[in-house]
Amino acid sequence: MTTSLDRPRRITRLLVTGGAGFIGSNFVHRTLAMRPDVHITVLDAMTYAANPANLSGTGVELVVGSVADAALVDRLVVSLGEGTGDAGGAAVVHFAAESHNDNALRDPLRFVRTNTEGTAVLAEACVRHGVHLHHISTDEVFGDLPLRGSGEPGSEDRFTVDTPYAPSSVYSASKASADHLVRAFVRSHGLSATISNCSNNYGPRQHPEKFLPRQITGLLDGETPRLYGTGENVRDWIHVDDHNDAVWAILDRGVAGETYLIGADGERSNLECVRALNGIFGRDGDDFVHVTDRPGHDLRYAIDPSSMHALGWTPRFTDFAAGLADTVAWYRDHRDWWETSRKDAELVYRATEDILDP
Ligand code: NAD
Ligand code: TDX
Repeated sequence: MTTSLDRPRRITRLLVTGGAGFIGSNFVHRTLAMRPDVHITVLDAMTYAANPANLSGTGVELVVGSVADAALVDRLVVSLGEGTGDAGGAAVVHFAAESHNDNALRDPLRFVRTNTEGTAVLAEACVRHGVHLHHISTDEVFGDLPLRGSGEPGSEDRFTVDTPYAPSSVYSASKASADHLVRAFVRSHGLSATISNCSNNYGPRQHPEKFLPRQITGLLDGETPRLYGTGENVRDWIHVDDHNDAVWAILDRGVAGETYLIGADGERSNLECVRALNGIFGRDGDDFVHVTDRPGHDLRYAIDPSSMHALGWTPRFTDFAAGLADTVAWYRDHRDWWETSRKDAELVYRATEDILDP
């Protein structure tokens, strides 16, 4: 079901869930810089993935709690703006999630509670109080594609808004379920909502459990990059600021009931990424180790971003090498931010990971 949007929304009040994590905190910083008239409240459970430093100095109100806490969510959505509806001035932007595939292998039910149940709780509160919901989802809901040039059916495809859902992991299945629930609340309960499915983000403040920051912080500590399996897996990289600008394009001009796919034509194999990072550190490109592969490891993601181009959005960070070098510089300058979380993440990794190279 779609509702036509005859004029841009003018959003002035936001509840940002997961605003102390990687993409959410970058969204808060970018919004404060670009739209100083927007009032922001953050709801974040402050899990291991959040960093209190991410919001320090911003002045935004941080409510510590879970998106699955129906009473708390109801209170926050009420105070955001009763009855503002699709064209009104208030919206929830829902980033909060358990976001790491490797953790979903260890503790899958946590992902269902936060990602699936938490999204349903938010959707229900938004229906009840007539507030627009923008749900942040991922390209992983579509499953994976064969490698380009492999000759397999689908090897030259990219994900589109019409690609059927085929999630591989409990993480991506919990996000896929959340997307379905948002659509069901739109169709059967009259929720005003938009959904975006984005590809892999990179940039400042990403937790060192994730691929690029893990390698960058490892290199800063004098360690060798670690590739899962062969390293042929492809991800479609986008700078976090481009993702967040796309979210604002949807908040401003997106049609309620619609889904938008956000990507920046950034397909790179993990091997290419590691070689690029080694280059930035002045090392031999092939100085890395192969480690135990991720069970169920998706092969290739690729986004067709034409639904976003139709909204007038295009990415600004089109030079991946430059974006990567800037990201390395950020981690070099912010050791205090990542040192403890890297130690914690590596303890978990090293307990299960074997080096496969001689
Ligand atoms: P992140 O793990 O860095 O941050 C998630 C935030 O959510 C953290 O601050 C955490 O404390 C909070 N959180 C976790 N459980 C919560 C709960 N029950 N209630 C309230 N807050 C809770 O994740 P991220 O990489 O910033 O991802 C943000 C969103 O973007 C997620 O929905 C993710 O699925 C989606 N996404 C991420 C990427 C990517 O490349 N990182 C790509 C596409 C989509
Ligand atoms: O040490 C590593 N070595 C390695 O080769 C790690 C941590 C990862 N990898 C590989 C696995 C993936 O092919 O790198 C690729 C990227 O891994 P992650 O950073 O864990 O991301 P991914 O699993 O692709 O999921 C990401 O993109 C989609 C985000 O974490 C999700 O939240 C988002 O939905």
